[in-house]
Amino acid sequence: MSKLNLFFLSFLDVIFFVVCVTFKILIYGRHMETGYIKTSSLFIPAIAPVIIAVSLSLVLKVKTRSRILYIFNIVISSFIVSDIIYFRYFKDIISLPVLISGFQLGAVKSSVSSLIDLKDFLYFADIVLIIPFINRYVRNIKYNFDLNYKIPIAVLLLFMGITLDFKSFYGLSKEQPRLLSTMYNKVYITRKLGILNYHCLDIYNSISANITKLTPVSREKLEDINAFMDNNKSDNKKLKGYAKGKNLIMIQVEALQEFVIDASINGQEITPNLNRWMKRSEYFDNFYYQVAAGGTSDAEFMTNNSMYPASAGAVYFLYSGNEFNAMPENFKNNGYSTAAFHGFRENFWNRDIMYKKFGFDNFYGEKSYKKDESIGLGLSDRSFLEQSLTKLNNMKQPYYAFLITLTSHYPYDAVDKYGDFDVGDLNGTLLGNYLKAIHYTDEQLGMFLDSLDKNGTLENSVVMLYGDHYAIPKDKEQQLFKFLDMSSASDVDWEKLQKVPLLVHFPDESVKGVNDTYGGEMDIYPTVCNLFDLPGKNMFGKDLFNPKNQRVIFRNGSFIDENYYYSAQDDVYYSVRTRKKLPENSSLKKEKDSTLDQLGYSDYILRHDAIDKLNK
Ligand code: GP9
Ligand code: MN
Repeated sequence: MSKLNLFFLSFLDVIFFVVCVTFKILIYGRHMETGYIKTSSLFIPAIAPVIIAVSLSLVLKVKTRSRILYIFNIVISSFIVSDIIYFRYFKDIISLPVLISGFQLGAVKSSVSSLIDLKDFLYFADIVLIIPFINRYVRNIKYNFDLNYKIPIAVLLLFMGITLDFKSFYGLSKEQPRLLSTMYNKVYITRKLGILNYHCLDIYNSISANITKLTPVSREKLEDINAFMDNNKSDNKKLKGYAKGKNLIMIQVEALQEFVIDASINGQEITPNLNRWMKRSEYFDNFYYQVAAGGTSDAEFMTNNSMYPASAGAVYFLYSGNEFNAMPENFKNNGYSTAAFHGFRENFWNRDIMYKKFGFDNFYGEKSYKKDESIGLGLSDRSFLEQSLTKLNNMKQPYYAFLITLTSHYPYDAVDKYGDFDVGDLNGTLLGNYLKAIHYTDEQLGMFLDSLDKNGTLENSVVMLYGDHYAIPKDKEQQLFKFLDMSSASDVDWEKLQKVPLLVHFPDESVKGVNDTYGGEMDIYPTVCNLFDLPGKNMFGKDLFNPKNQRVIFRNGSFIDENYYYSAQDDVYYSVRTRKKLPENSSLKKEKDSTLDQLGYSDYILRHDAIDKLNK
């Protein structure tokens, strides 16, 4: 056999590793979302890190080399399959901080298992069916190249891989300054650099973020943030102190998405009770969820702090040692008693730790409730809300009570327990199951609010009710568009569906009607401070009754207002009115930079635990 053939045969494990792993990285994007990953533009960023990996393995003995490449292939394939499953629900890519907080989510097994598609495991086909035989063959070739040959080839490949990769990273850093360091949009990074480069960058950034925590806070940065905060306050004071001294009952409803409000199916209202209470309240119909990897906990964090979620992972895990200027502590400092209520495990999402940090006097978790009825993840909304009525009535007034519902949780599979609500041919679909679940929760919320009305609680209480995040994930968008009769739906249409209802009910119902101010969960705390005349400081959101602008900023760098939608995933601007793409101009660029500044300020405060260093 010729030396050349022998050469190739003795490196068959390396060749197969490069081909199989590069192929997997290239087809990965197709599983995320059509249009997100363009295979052609991804070839170089996909193969470059693979070449770097194999170059380092060339100097090893054949047996060690083939074993290491085999393990490396398993690790990469496991990351790819986990990323695909995670993307289906969160529309994002797993990061190290998510893995740290992700293990806590084991409790929602039904959510994760419903996202798994068996085809995903084809990514392991080579590992099971081909590579073991290749490795055995290579090890039996009794021909070992000495290091004089291997080292120059290894150095050449290493140089080639690093050069190619540097070109990809440098190109993206020029196109999207700050993206590589902040990773505010992980999908875009993956689209441009491939999943392997993304995870390497994520590991590097996670380590450097932990090192940054140890560095002293920059005086200049604090001054920039203070300047932003000062400028962020509105001069108008409509309804200032309107609810001073009243109770505040805040209800965060699991997966209550705005499209169900005032909607019907087969002639039945989906949420008859919320529709009724909405007409007795100020109803915000352009109110967006702004959660990221922290899911429900992000919603709670924003509502109670008006700070953005973590750029990766969940604040409730990554920054549980930080100090906060949270709403409960603010109310407590002004004579209120405070409590949080949630019929699920106290340590889920690290709530038992975080609620203390926020200043809640009490947290009534699962152990504080009689577990007399379980639906889906845990205590049913009916039982939770019924038992919470008694707890509320025993609270010293005035009080701030924060309640979080649970039953209408993805994948809404307890359909036999939601009661009979005919969803017609949507029966058995995710959307149909969701409509049943949210109809059930609406019924319990109606019972709860009617009871508060009857027992006189609403005479001196404000009720704020909103949804924590979406219910229907993007991979089911066609089901939703069809239900809403939106045939030619655009990216803007999908974005405009990412709303949750916010209703604010006042004791005398003198403030009521539809309010089209664009806002989000970041704006609840400033709105409460104005209504209850509380000292509000270090908040990134706006008072919804005195908005300085109509902008809603999302964790991935996107933003929307009454005129424009910027999709950071695609780096594209749209006109909200015409749904058409728009070229970037100086004012849009300014908005985009301001968005990244604000996200960066919020991250800086979290990373340096600097909330108490502001205003000094
Ligand atoms: C669990 C519940 C669900 O306590 O809040 O959290 P989510 O999975 O929606 O983030
Ligand atoms: Mn939730």
